[in-house]
Order: sequence, then C-alpha cells, then structure tokens
Amino acid sequence: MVYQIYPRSFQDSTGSGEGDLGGITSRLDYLWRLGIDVIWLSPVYASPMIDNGYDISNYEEINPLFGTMDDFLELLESAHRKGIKILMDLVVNHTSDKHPWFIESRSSRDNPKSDWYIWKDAYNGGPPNAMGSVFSGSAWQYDEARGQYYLHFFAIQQPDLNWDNPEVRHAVYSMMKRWFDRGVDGFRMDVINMISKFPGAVTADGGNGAPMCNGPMAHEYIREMNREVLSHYDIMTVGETPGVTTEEARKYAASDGSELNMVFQFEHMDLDNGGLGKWTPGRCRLTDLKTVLGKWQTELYGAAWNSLYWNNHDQSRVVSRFGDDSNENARVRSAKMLAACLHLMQGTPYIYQGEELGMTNAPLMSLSDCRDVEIFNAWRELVEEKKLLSPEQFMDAVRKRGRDNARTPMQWDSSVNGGFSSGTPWIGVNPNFTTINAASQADDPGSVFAFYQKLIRLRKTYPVIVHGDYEPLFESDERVFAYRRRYEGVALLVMCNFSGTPVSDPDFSGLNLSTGRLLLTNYSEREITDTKLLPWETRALLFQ
Ligand code: TEU
Repeated sequence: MVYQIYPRSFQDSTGSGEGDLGGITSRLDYLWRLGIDVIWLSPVYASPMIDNGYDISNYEEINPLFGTMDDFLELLESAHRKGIKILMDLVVNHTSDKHPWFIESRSSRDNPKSDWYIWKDAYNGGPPNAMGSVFSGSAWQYDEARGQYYLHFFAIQQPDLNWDNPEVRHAVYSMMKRWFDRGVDGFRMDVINMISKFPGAVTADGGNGAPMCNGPMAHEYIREMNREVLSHYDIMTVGETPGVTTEEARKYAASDGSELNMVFQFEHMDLDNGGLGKWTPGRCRLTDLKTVLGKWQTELYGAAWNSLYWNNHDQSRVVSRFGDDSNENARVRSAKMLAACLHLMQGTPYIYQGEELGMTNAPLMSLSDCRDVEIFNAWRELVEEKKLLSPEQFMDAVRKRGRDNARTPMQWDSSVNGGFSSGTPWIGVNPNFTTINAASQADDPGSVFAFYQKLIRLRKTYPVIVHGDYEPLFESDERVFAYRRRYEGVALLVMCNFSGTPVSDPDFSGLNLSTGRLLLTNYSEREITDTKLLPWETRALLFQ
C-alpha cells in the first residue's frame, strides 16, 4: 500500500503557508493508523518551483521551503521506526534551467556539459521541428547565450537531459546511489519512458516531430540503471510511463526484475478526454473503463506487476470525476465504491493524500485560484492565442480536470485552513474542509477513512487479493463493474454500482450471492439484497 504525499499541500509546521518535512513527520501516526506501508514523496529537492519541484536545480539539496536535509533524515528515520518505507521522486528526464549542469551547458557550444542537454540549430530561422510541449506551445526554446534551441518536453524552465550521453546517465546513477546510501527505499520515476528520444523528435529538419514516449533506447537505459544501481539495493521502483501499452509494460515491469517493479499506465485517465484532451472533458463510459482496467489485469497477470491508482497530484479527485460529490450521502458511498473497485484488483494500490477522506475537486472559479503552470500555459494557448475555448469553457475544464484540484491543502480538521497551516496557504483550502476532514473521520467506523483501513486489512489477510487472477463479469453493462478473482480454490467476487440508481437488470442469481461470505459493503448487511445493487453500492464476497 503506497500513500502519495504532495509535500507543499500536506502539513505546514512553521506557519509559512507551505507544507514541509516537519509537518509530514508530525502526521506519521495518522498514516500508520491508516495502515499504509510506503510513502511516495513528491520532490523536495532544491527547485525554483516553476512546476512545484518537478524542476530540480540540485538533486542533493533539500528545498529550504520544505526544510533541511536533517529534517528529511528525521522523517526517514521516524518513518522507518513505524515500519513505513519512503520512495523519493526521481525527475531525471529534465532538470530546472537553474541547475548548474544547464547553466554550464548553455554557456557555450564546447564546454564539458555542452552535450548534456539537447541543443539544435534553428531550421529556416525557427524551431528545429514541430515538436510540441506537454505544457502547450513548442517543445523548443531559443537560447540567446548559445544561439541554439534546446528541447523541453515540459515547461520552458525544464530542459530535457540528453540520455544518449553516457556522462549524463552515470551522473544520474551516482546521485541515485547516494540517496540509497542515505537510506531511501526506492524511487517513483517521473516520465521515465521519455528519456530516450526518437530521431524525429530531435532532428532539425522542420519535420512534424515524433512521439515522446517509449523511445528506441528506453529499455536499454532502464536495464543499465538496473544493472548499475537498482539491483544492488533492496528497494522498490515505480515508473511513470505516459503512453505505455501492456506490451511495453511487460518489459518495464517484467517479473524477472530486469527493469522496474511496476509502472503507472495512463489509459484509464484519458478516457474522458475530448478533442482538446483534458481541456474538453467528457464523462467516460463505464464499459470503456472496464475494458481498459480489465485488459491491464489480464495482460500483465503472471508476467509483470500492476500499479493501481485513481488519483495523484496530476489528476482531479476521483470521487468528483467517476463518483458523485453532489451530496454527502452519494459522496461517501461512491468514494467507498471506487476504493473497493480499485483496491481489490491485482497490483499495488496507491492512495493520494486526501483520497482516503473522499476529498473532492475544488471550486476553482478563476485563474487567480490556480497555481499550476500547466493551467496557465494552456490558458494562454487555448483561450488567449488560439481562442479555441472561452474563459468560461476553460475554467469549467479546470474545475473538472485541472491538476490544482489535487493540490489544495490536506483537510485535517475544521479549524482555520483545515488545520493545514496557521499562515496563509500557498493555494486556497477547499471550503468543504469544515465537513470533509480527517478529524471527523478518524474514529468514525462509517467513514471513508475507516473503509480504506478495512480495505488495507483485507489485502493483508486474503492472498486471493494479492495473487488472484481476474475474470470480468457483465462486461457490456454500463452501470455495473463486477469481477471475480481466484487463487488456490478461493474466489473473491467484487460488485460495484457506478451509478446513483438501484440496478437489478443484470441477472445476479447465477452468482449465488447468498452462499458467499460478505467481506465488505458500503451499506449495512440488512440493506443489501441478492437481486439488486443499491445506488453506488459495492460488495465483496468470498467463496471457498
Ligand atoms: O507528469 C507527466 C505527465 O504526463 C503530466 O504531464 C500529466 O500527465 C499531465 O500533467 C496531466 O494533465 C510528470 C509529473 O507527475 C508532473 O507533475 C510534472 O509536471 C511532469 O511530469 C513534468 O515533470
């Protein structure tokens, strides 16, 4: 069980309005009570914070915003004393433009680091080719100092490293080893399948560019990292791999340990995209969601390992996206149903801070409520420059899919700022902190928090949850997500109603529900029946 912390928004311990390492340490008891095993810490390294730490200017200094290296080591030691491991976030597809490596690289065309980034001459007086950035606009930025363009798949201030240069690779490996020698327990690896560039992406030919992901040397470089670093430590790794297929994932996350332990795939997170991607959001069909998640269950089974997630710091809150946050009853029920649907599958579940409380998207009413570089860049391109969306249409998309929905402060209690900070938070606290907060749930057996605790206990109790296979049921139904897991003569049946209305039309009688042992429900036993699923109901039954 991995719990992701976005440090800037988790707990402020100094009154600065910014979350920090001391704040995280102060909340370890809460995480221990939840029952998680591992913390994935989003970046806390030195950074100008253009992309909230995913633009690193020194891989081995702690950002003073979050504290000191001693604060980090205190957190690490305190977590280890509670049996909790810590993964750091490895962001090595790119650095900050303020990193000394880039400052040297841009200083001339023949310094020792001139080939540590991807520099190209102009083509016909403009960018080398038509590669676009994930954060809008061109992926090429002209640099006056050097008289060339450099590649940035993300923000202008995030120049891509040249992984084809062995000096770059070995500098990264050395840094990784020093973090492992400090005692960290592994890495989440940011866009690690982007580190190898297709020739068409980096050729100054005025061409259309090439895909960003799964380039020709991606596996070779990760296998080299494994040989040189990962295989020498008892650690855990998870690669963030946008655009990954199950075929590629069977290599990135191969059970033979040659690359990484698992990867984050994105297919289920893009199903509700429209013509302009997340900026024209729709509502995905349940049959599409079932097909995608079922495919990842069956096509990795026995060959590679799944990660399981609905949320992270880049995705909007799942209860608002796939559930119903319009009233308290529906919010609590659907949050629990979504948790059960995901956590009872095969793979390692990831809980994003606040997901265990059923935290919702935020009322981001205007750009002034936002902080995310991705939002600001998309506004400039889609609203101001290309006029493809009106301000209202764009802000509606931000409220549905903007990354800042996940970055409002953790809601600890109903006191000022939800107990996150005694200062002015760097981003507004969701006003619903008065009713949705940890303090109101920690001792409530009917809370979303208690339901996550129970799910975590179930995973540690029943091997079928960890090792079972996956059989989809009622695949064509647009409201019921049901599947069966089997392992060593034990079967687990999981039923989920992804709608706010009762469902009785799939014929459940063939499942002999009454003969199963009820492990979990988000209703009471006396409310549920064998012939229908109640609104947002989830039910898990064991047959042995
Ligand atoms: O995200 C990579 C990525 O694909 C994101 O662009 C994400 O899918 C998108 O923002 C969703 O709208 C990683 C980090 O998780 C993200 O926070 C960083 O901004 C990005 O890389 C650059 O480091």
